[in-house]
This record gives sequence, structure tokens and C-alpha cells, in this order.
Amino acid sequence: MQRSLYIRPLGVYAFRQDAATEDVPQGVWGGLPLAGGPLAFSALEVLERSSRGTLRRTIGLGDLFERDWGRNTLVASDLLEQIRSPRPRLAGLSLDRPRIMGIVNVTPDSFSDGGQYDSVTAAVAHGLKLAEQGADILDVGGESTRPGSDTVAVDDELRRVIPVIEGLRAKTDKLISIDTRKAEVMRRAAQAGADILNDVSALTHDPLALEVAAESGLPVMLMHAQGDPKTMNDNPQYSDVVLDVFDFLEQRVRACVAAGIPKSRLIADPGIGFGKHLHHNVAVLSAMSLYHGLGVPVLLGASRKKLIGQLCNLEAPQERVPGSIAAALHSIAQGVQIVRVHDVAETRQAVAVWEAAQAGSETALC
Ligand code: 9MG
Repeated sequence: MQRSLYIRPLGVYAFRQDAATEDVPQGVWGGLPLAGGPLAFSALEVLERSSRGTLRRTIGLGDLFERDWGRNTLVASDLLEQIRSPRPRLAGLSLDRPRIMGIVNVTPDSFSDGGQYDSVTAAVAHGLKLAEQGADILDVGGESTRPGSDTVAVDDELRRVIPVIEGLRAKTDKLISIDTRKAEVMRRAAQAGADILNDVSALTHDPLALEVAAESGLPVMLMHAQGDPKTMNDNPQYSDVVLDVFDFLEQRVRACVAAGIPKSRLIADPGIGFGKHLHHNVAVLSAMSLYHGLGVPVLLGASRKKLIGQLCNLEAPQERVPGSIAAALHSIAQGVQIVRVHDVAETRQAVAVWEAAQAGSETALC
């Protein structure tokens, strides 16, 4: 279903508790809490979509309360409620500060580590190093989903990821997510100790995935992708990429809730690089705060991806670290709760300095 109204929080800043009343931080004209977190927003972009295109208007919070929303009154107040409401803990992890998900690729053809961590021992050691560097979540994946890649047989994927999850589980309390599109891998990973399911197909690739995810009781990261990794970037088509991605994720959230996965266990991710050309990726990155309207935590994965190479003319993924950090901080400044990255130490340092500067306090350290 396509919506006709979307709301995007703008003017995001650190909300200081000492200046707030219970419901309205810093007075009505100041700001409203974003996702119940440490940030507030002070303005809105209202996007109205029709067959003639998308009309965008920026309004201050004062206009928000005085505006006559007409037939959109209920839709607008529901969206605002989704944007404002506190997000529950994710598998025990509070989302009151930006969280870092470190990438543990266990694929021989991984695009960024060149297969360096294709043995179990090396992958576990790499995961533990990321944990030490400040990763809150370790994302273990055994099937490359980079553009052009082929699917991997379920047995091969299991052989790659299960020993790594078991090895990590024995040595760290950090959350472990399993990056897979396959129901059987989800099931076995959960038994091996995974805490979160990360599916780049938003539980659409495997017909059993929705059921298995519901049964597992684990939180699920739902990512938008258009098409399959093999061909997804050949000719992606959108009417308005930012809004089409919102509609898709909203529909997947509904499907999950209908299948018995409560909203409190869902995370949404617009899927940078998955069936998107450069201008699509830049549009989505620019509008990250829109996805708070889904009422669930938001995740960004832009680390070392092609858009950074395209923007900066960098062929080698390893050269894209500064750009990856810029994308992560840009999103965090829009209230994104989780960033999925290769370079945990560098991102942790950048986030700590950003947090200190935002809050005017030195309490959030590396
Ligand atoms: C596995 N994987 C690769 N890129 C990703 C991204 O952007 N988000 C999520 N959730 N997973 C990803």
C-alpha cells in the first residue's frame, strides 16, 4: 500500500533533560523527543505524495500544533507518535546511544576483506577484536550479498557460520546477529547462540523465514532490497526511492506483526546499495530520519560501499573508511540507532567525539 503522507523529523539536537518538562522537552517551541532517545527534533518535513509527484514542506513545531491536517489528522498523529515513542531494548541492549554492529564476514569472496577471515579461527579472532574495539553487536554472515554475487547452498552457509557463532558465544557476551536469508540458517544460528536475525530480504527470500523468525523469539533486522543480489543493481526502478523504501518496510513490519513477531522485536534498514543506483543511495542517506516514522529502531549499513567509492573516486573498499564514518555520523545525527560497519575502532572514536560534542559532556567515552 502506498501512503499519501509521510513526516520526517528535522533539526535534530541533543535534548538536555534538565531543561525539559515531562512531555515537552524545552517547551513546545523547543523540540519533541525523537524515539524517546537522547535526541529531540525541532521541525518537520511533511511529504505529500500524489500521482503528480511528491510535495515537500518544512514546518516548525508551532505550525504542527496549529495546522489543520484535514483528512490526514489521524495519519499525521499516528506518524508523530511512531517518531516520538521510546524504542524498547534490543535483546537487552539499550538504544539510548548510537550502537555499533561490527561485520564478521565468513565468506571466501567477501568484497572488503578479500577472504582474509574465511577460516573459523580467524573469523572468531576477528569478531573478538571488533568486540574489544567497542562493537555492541557482531554480525556473522556466510553468504555474500554484494551486487553480482551468487547464492550459497544452505549446507555451505551452515558450515561457515555455525562454528563461528559457537566460537564467539563461548568467548563473548556481546550480541551476535546472523546475517542470512535462509530459514534453516536462522534456526540453527539461534540454537548456536545468535541473539538477532539480520535478513537483507526482510524475510521475503525464504518462504519459511517468517515462521522460523517468529518461532525463534529473536529480534529481526528487516532490510529493504529491490531484486536479488545477482542482478539487483542492473536497473532498479522507483517512483520516489525514499518513500518507496518506507512503504516496503512498513509493509514488512505489518507482515511480521501479523506472523507473530511484535514490533518491539523489529529493526528497519533502508538497504544502502541493494537495488539502488548512486542517486537512490544518496537520496536515502540524506533522508534517514524519515524511517523513524516506522516506529522501530533504524539501522544504516553504508560501510565501505560502492556509493562512497563513486562519490570519492575510490576503487578499493579499504580506502573508503573516512567516507564510511561520515555516512555513519550523518545518520546518527538523524537519530539512527545502529550503524553496521567494518571499521569498529575508527567508528567508535568518531561516535564518542560526536556524542561529547552534541551533549556538551564528556561522559560518553570510547
Ligand atoms: C549483510 N548486509 C550487507 N549490507 C547490509 C546492510 O546495509 N544492512 C544490513 N542489515 N545487512 C547488510
